Amino acid sequence: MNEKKSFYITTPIYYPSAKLHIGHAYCTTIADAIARYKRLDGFDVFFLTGSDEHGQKIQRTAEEKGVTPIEYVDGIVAGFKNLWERLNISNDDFIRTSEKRHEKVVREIFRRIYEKGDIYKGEYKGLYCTPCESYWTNLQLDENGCCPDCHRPVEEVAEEAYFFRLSKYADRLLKYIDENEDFIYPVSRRNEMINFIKQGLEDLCISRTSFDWGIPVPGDEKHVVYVWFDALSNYLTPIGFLDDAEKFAKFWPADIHLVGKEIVRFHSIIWPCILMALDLPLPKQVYGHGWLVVKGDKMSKSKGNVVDPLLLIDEFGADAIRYFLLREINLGQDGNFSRDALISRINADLANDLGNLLHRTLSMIGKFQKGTVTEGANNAFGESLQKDALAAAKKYRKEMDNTELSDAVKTAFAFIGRANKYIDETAPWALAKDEGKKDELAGVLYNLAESLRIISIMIFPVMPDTAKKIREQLNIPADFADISMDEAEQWGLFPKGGMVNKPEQLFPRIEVEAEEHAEKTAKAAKNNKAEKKHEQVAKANESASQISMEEFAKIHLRVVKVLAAEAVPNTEKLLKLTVDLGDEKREIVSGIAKHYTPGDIVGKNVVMVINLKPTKIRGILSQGMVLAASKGEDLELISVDMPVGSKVK
Ligand code: ME8
Repeated sequence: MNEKKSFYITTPIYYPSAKLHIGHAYCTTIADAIARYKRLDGFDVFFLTGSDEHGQKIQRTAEEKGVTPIEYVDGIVAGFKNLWERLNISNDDFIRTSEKRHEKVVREIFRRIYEKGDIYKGEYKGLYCTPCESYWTNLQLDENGCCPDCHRPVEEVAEEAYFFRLSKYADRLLKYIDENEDFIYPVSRRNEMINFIKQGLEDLCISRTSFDWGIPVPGDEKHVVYVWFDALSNYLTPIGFLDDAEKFAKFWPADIHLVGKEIVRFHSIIWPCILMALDLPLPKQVYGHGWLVVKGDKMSKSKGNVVDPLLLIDEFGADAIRYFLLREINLGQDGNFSRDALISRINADLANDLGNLLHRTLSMIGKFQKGTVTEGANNAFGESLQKDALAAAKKYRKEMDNTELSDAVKTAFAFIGRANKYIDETAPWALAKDEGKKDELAGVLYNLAESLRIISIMIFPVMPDTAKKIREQLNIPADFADISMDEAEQWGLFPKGGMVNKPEQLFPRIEVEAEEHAEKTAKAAKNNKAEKKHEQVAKANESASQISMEEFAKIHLRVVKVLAAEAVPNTEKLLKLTVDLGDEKREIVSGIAKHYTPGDIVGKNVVMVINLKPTKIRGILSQGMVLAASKGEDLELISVDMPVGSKVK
């Protein structure tokens, strides 16, 4: 029987103590891209995420709010699920540690290891703050040696507790790490863990009697199972550990436990030892990813620097956020999150490179071939494009197989750039003018459609919605459940004779508000010194930034008449102008409201750049720009006494 290869990937289960931020979304997005890639590559994938709901902290917060712990976590977990849905996360299950199915697994694991003699009852000694009902370590105490929360004295107390014989497994674990180079990744974390284990492992306290929001210890129910023993067991629950031997054999051991760097220790030391005590094979890899930081600082509620992923998704869409997270940050390292960097990526890579490639290709197929893609003649440019496409797909697969997600995304986008260059190399608009070159033109347009088909597969794991939209516009099957990664490494699958659809914008350009820009310019103008310096620098740069006549000729300037003008609501500086170009009318948004009232400019003939790329400003599509002279705070439109439609050269 030709059984599908299986692949099991997990994210950590998240604490429902606070709202999830973009850092949590980062981890789940990485896992989702890997899962989607593996499905495309023919694997039967099980992708698990969930919530880690027990513990004293949750119990206390619920008490403070006057609700039961489960009522409290139910609301928060509903929020998690909503976020994952909005972010297009394709998890196959969502495990909650408060579920009965999980309780069953934890109690059974506890029972088995206890019977084996690797769990024993002992005494947990610690520094206890009675009012806060919390244990602290010496390192956690405040500068006066008191409770770091309420700053009252702590006392050393002992409590009956169960312990897991972690120490027993240290040597076996070291041997396993030594023999399995890829078990802990990246290498820096691996070395850290080896050093940690070599310093000696202490047995682990795995029960508490001071609260009851947890899973009762079998046979001794005043104890609840404590934190990591409960949480880590989640990975076994949904893949049939106790109830589906076939499924369990298929998915265990896990291929990747993807976790943040601070919890690599629990996954690569405690978890393997628990598994060894259960006589189960160890996971193939624990991958510790870096943190998403804001201006160098880890995001946290107390620092007030958390970024809400839902707001970002509302503003920019899930695919843009996914793209940014996966492209901008190297998996094992920390990466900076900034709104400016996000907007730059959207504008440069998504709206410009990818959006334009699709738009230009479909427009030309529409214009030159009535929307039909046919087989044409190939030439050296086409052959080189084809070679590059297949090389890119191969490289991309290798990088994805090695979990080098950022590199893989860069490879896909390098090929997008390559295909844009192919348009410039072949100049289809010139071929279209020549009756004798129709076949060559058809070949160029075919190659572009074919490149976009391959691109749609490469970007699918990262931007699933966009990949689907591209295929819908190309009018080829868009259900990725039926598409295989192998199709990216084959040239010529685009159906010959197929009709494409009209292009629709994939990503609107995000305008860094024109008014913001105007404000900055005004500020700079006020600062005379700065302006003078700027002038000096400009002068020094003048020769370096000289442009040729050809370059200047790319700017199309024309005399246009302002037919109507009105203020853009809720802005101070923007006017919406309707202008007559002679052969058409257009709308543009201009940052001149501080200098002109609508009445001042209606009827004026002004100079406009007419081939500026259209952009949306405050929801209005602005198709051009009127020219103005400015010095300091003064500004005047360039107005001429020439007929509408005159060229300015
Ligand atoms: O640790 N950047 O849960 P958790 C990147 N319940 N990743 C981040 C991040 C950031 N700024 N902030 C948090 C737990 N994370 C346990 C796990 S697993 C059996 C139990 C990541 O909600 C963090 O590194 O505190 C971790 O991997 C995950 O979010 C969950 O964190």
